[in-house]
Amino acid sequence: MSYATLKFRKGSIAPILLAMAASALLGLPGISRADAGMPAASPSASTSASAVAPASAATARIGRPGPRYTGNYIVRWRDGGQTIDTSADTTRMRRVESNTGLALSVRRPMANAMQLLTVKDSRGDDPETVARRLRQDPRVADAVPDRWLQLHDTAPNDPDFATQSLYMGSPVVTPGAANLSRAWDRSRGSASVVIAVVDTGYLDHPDLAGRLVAGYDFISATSVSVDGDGRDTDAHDPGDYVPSGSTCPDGSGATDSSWHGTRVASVLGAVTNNGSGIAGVDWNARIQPVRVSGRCGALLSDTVDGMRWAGGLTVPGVPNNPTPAKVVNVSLGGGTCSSIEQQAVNDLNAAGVIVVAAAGNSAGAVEAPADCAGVIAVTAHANDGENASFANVGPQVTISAPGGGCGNSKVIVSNNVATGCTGGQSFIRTLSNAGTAGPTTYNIISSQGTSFSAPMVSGVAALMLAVNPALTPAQVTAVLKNTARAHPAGTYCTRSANTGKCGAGLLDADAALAAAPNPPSTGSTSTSTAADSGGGGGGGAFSPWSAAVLLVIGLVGFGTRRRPLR
Ligand SMILES: [Ca+2]
Ligand SMILES: [Ca+2]
Repeated sequence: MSYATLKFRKGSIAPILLAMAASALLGLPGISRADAGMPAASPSASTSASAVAPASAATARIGRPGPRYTGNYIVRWRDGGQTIDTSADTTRMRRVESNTGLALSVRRPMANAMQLLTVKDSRGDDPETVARRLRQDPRVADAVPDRWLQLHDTAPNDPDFATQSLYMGSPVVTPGAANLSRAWDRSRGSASVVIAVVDTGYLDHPDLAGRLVAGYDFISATSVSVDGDGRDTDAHDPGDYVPSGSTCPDGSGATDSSWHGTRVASVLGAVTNNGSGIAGVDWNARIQPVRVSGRCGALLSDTVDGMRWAGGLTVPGVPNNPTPAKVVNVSLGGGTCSSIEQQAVNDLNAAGVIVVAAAGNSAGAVEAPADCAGVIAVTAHANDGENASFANVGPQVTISAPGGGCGNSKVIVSNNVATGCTGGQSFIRTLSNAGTAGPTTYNIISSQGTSFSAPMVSGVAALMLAVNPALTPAQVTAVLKNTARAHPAGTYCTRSANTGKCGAGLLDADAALAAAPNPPSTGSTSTSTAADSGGGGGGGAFSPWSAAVLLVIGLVGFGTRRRPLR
């Protein structure tokens, strides 16, 4: 039901991936990707490395590092002269040298009657002292050491950010990256914005707990809730494991707990710049866990009530949400958009609430509620920017965001069996728990799926609202589409056969925030994909071999086995 699970299929590479996940246990020594026999998807994948070197580098960047000087000085002369190599200039320079004990030579004139000088000092004074000595000369109006300036990319000091979250950084380095470091110089979010995560509930993970605002448990059936009761104010996630010997309505058997809600919430809002764990997309918005999915999945009836409540709409028998969300993230679903889901989305949009939903991981058509009109439907791409082989695509897709995986054209196939991914797979880092039933030890694991692409977009939407609180859902949608980067040339989404299936392109947080103050005027709150919704058709976007390959490679194991309960 949820668009990412840790359940694996036989014959998959799951054991390796599980070992890799184990290596990521928070604060524990673990198995590096190299140990697990897999190529590293990022420069440093070992726990020990991530705990030391990159943290100090990130700290240096987020603090106030000392200036890097060049040995040159910008000098403004009192007489306004700046000619190079004239005798007057040379005479003036020699007098300053005599007065200050410094050796001067002109590198070039500058605007505003200034010169750039190379200054040599036999005393070895620091550059600021040298500049003071220059300023004491009556011929010098001002003198400042030339120094290096840096792009105001923001690098939070969360250790995992620097080592394993390349998909959040610069697209110059990682083609599929969301360009968040740049974006964070425009906004790091607002605590007045609430993002609801309609999912399995939450855990008190130390890298998440400080971000949460009270949610609600909407699971009515105790067989699904696993918490001994029905709907109540406690949205904690007790675990959605299916015990050995049990069978779900769709025929599936035992599974471990997914901690899906915590993983999804952590992508958009882990505690950021706290020197621990991972970084979230939004640093300040509050996260509201709305629990709808438990053992065997979620019921449509619970999910629709939960979505409505999240956005401040009235649900019978439940107190009104005291802190309604402006953004509702739904990383689960199945089937095609029903009239019930569509009405919920319409009502939320009319209330100014943005609904973001994951497209699903079936390597096929977009699933509900992502295929409802007015929803920002998110598909996934790998770090190289190519659509992930597991990700659903179709005309309802609004945009693509990092979700890990392997690009469609990068799956290595041998004798019709997938054996790997050219260049290695990519992963999204998420907060989770080691418990297979109830929660035990908090950790960080590598995840894949459109479940983690959607909260990237939800987080960016929240950042956009921090920049411009007046944005309507339609305006947020339009800005996200207008500012998306094109999929890389020669990849799945740029082929003519796939035109219109992958949305407007790759999420670019910096461009979206830059455009947020001046959005296009939109007349309605519906998205332009409205006319395409409802059918849920479009057929599979993948060749038959591709689906078989996905099963073998285990990627589908990360995705939902669509099993809406009936
Ligand atoms: Ca309950
Ligand atoms: Ca953190």
